[in-house]
Amino acid sequence: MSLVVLKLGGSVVTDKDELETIDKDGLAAAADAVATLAESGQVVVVHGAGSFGHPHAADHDVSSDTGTHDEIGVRAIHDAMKRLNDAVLDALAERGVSALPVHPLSAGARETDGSLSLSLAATETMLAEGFVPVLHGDVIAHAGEGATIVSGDDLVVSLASGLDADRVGLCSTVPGVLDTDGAVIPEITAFADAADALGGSESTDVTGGMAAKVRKLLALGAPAHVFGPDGLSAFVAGESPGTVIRGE
Ligand code: IP8
Repeated sequence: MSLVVLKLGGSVVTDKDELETIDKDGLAAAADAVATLAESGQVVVVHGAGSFGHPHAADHDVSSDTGTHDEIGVRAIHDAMKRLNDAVLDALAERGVSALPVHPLSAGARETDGSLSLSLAATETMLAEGFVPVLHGDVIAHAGEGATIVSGDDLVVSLASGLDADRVGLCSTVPGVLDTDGAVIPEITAFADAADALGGSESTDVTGGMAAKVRKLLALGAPAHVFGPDGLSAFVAGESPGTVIRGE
């Protein structure tokens, strides 16, 4: 059975300008897409933080490389993400999708060099039992730092490689990887294809992290599609909306 890992960006399922507010239309469209995917194969969903996790992370001065040992702050960020995760699970349940949460805070950790180690046991067993696991960007224990932020994108890379996914989808508010004229680059098979747009081959994080993201996605065995909300139904139909990133 084919396995799809789908990331729903925080800006797709939440209203980024209003604290802890769901974007109802965005979430409904995303949940419809997951329901369709789940009819024909296995799906793992990962969602971002949007107006749930990010404001709390900023309040407590926590980022992917600045950690905290303050458990109150860690819990504030994690609890906000659990509230968003509940809303995503509810939207899926309304569509008859048997979805269950997997909270990265309790399923993984970062090593001192920042690399992520995520246990796949819960996710794999849920899939085998017919559930749709739903993970999310989170706070996570980080050796030497206390706890730091793990983004949904990092989770997607770990899940797609660890579970040997067949396809990966990253749905955010950008319609794909954009070239310097703002046009969507249809296919990237090597970093050089997008180096100009991403700020050159030495760059790791210039366009909102897109360069680093493209590098990680090129290293996957599965094609990764980067698209906007308008591309969701095409992705579900097996088409290639936005940019496909396919390492060779
Ligand atoms: O929205 C960030 O996840 P992202 C997670 O996927 C938190 O970058 C808790 C801010």
